[in-house]
Amino acid sequence: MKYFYSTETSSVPGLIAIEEAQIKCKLIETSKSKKVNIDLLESFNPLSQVGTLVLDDGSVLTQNLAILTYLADLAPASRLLPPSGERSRYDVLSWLAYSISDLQKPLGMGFRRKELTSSEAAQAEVLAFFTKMLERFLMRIERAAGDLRYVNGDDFTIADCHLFFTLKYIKVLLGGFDQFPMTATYFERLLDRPSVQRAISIKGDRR
Ligand SMILES: N[C@@H](CCC(=O)N[C@@H](CS)C(=O)NCC(=O)O)C(=O)O
Repeated sequence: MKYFYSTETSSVPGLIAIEEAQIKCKLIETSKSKKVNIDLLESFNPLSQVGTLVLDDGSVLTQNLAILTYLADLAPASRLLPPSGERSRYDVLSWLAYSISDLQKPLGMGFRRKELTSSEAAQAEVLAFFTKMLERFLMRIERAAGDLRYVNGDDFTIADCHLFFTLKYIKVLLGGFDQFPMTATYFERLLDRPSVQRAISIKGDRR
């Protein structure tokens, strides 16, 4: 298997899952700014987006929801995702969908406000709009994180892999988690996880 990634992007959750479950996979770093491996990535994924997973049969899987579910199912002993039929599997998928859609989309819009308009006043309005949206959605995690070690209980799951990525950048956009103390503690716990530490320090290609 091959996994195309870029540092600091939403391909990091896949790296965390690969590290957590010790899955054998060639890692290929891509960078649009440095023009590294972009043609190769495009030959597998015409949208040229990361993460992109190429399976051993040559078929291609894109989108975190599918990639993370696939990786977790390759390593059931990791408990990154409970097995099919187990009630908690669907709770983990709910958290993962929440991170990918409710959090990642407003986050992306907040960061890309300068591409939406050149007016500084309009940019400030866009930022305020998406900040408010994120603060509303963060309440779900703030309530859950008070009682639990990881977002869905004691097991570290693929939802935590993705939430590490979204929370890292929400923290930057909001300027901290002052209004969200439980989320702040949960985020620090994710940051301490050895698989997360290994994933964020990966650079270059790895066989
Ligand atoms: N919904 C996709 C998002 C993938 C995505 O937006 N990837 C970004 C990096 S965060 C990317 O490759 N952007 C480059 C581009 O679109 O040209 C997923 O969950 O995998």
